Amino acid sequence: MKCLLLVDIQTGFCPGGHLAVPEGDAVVEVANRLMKEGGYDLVVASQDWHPADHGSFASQHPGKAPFDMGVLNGKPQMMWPDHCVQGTEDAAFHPDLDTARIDHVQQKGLDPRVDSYSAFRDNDRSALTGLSDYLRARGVTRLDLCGLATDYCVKFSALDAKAMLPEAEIRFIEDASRGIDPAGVAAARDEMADAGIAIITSDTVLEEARSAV
Ligand code: VGL
Ligand code: ZN
Repeated sequence: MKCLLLVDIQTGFCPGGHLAVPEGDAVVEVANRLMKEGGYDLVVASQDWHPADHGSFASQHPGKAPFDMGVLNGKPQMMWPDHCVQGTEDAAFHPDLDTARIDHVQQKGLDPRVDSYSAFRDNDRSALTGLSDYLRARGVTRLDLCGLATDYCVKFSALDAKAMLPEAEIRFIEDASRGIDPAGVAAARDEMADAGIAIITSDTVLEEARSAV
């Protein structure tokens, strides 16, 4: 059971969005090809889905500017620009993403008191989103992840997938992902590799799918 998890391929994380990732929109074409020709049994997409008063927004912390460090619920928290507010265009999937091929959408970041980089659980690791149960119930044996942003939501989702689905092989598709900060991307790559997550490119997936027929 092979699953593709597309992380936060939303307008807000693409150029012109409120928390734009450099070249974020470059992942859309690759993601579409992977959904169509990657041989996956299941496609899941996560969606950052914040209330307008989310505590990760600098706007909720007097005196703080976006990308300052602040505190949320007693823990250090990066202060983000307001982004991906529920129901706004910023929170919508990128308009060119082939959403007809998505089997399941996992929203996250709904609780204003805690951020949720991972598609599996909140940053304080208390509340689960339900995605691990969903994937376990479907007998997923291989989970490939890609999307935005490599150094935040993709990395934390991959590490949680590895920890919460120990029976599954977890792979990070590098060319179908982009990050916010180059140093953060390099560190994320190392962290994922150290955790036993395979680092691959979309060519590998497409070649596997071609040789399987
Ligand atoms: C993300 C920062 C804040 C992400 C989401 O999708 O990587 N980053 N919210
Ligand atoms: Zn967010």
